[in-house]
Amino acid sequence: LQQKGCVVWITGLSGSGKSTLACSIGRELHSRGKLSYVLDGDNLRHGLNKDLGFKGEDRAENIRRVGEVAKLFADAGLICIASLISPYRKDRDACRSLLPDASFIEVFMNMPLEVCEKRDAKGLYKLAREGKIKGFTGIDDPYEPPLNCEIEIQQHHGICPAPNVMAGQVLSYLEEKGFL
Ligand code: GGZ
Repeated sequence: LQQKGCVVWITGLSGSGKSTLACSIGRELHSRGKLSYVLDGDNLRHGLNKDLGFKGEDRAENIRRVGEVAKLFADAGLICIASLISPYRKDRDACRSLLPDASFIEVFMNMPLEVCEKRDAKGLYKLAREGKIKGFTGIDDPYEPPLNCEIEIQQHHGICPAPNVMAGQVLSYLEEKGFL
């Protein structure tokens, strides 16, 4: 019996832990012998999407392309994990509408801006605050949180869950819905 494919779409601010979660889910699925593939926004911007910037229409096109590719992987029976800021609700909803009901699983990394900004692994928030990067999500470009996501990842008592704990939350959901 072929594996039932789906798309796990991880949305959230820069520095919220999307890529870390995506890798952790991918590793866990691999160890269970399940085929999966990670589509990471930041990586794809070096190849498939290298012609795109961060204006609204560019982000929309970025997300549209990744949504279409994710759909292809899901059609092939894989669990496709997409991790993009995808800040606008309408762009995420357009990706959702490409897939059969229940096979688009939206995961919201609900981390406070202060936490993401404090991490600032690449120093981009600092540059955005200094006005050296314009239109940075959360600073001078909006992030629209999901209204009806399937999974929400949050801090508990001010502590971010460990990657394997976050991945466990997603894996349990996939199990429950019959994707594993
Ligand atoms: C947001 C930006 C920007 C602006 C560069 N706004 O955390 P990172 O650094 O490593 O990953 C972010 C990445 C965002 O790419 P996405 O394809 O996920 O974005 S979107 O879904 O909105 O199309 C960030 C970096 O690019 N970056 N400039 N202005 N993030």
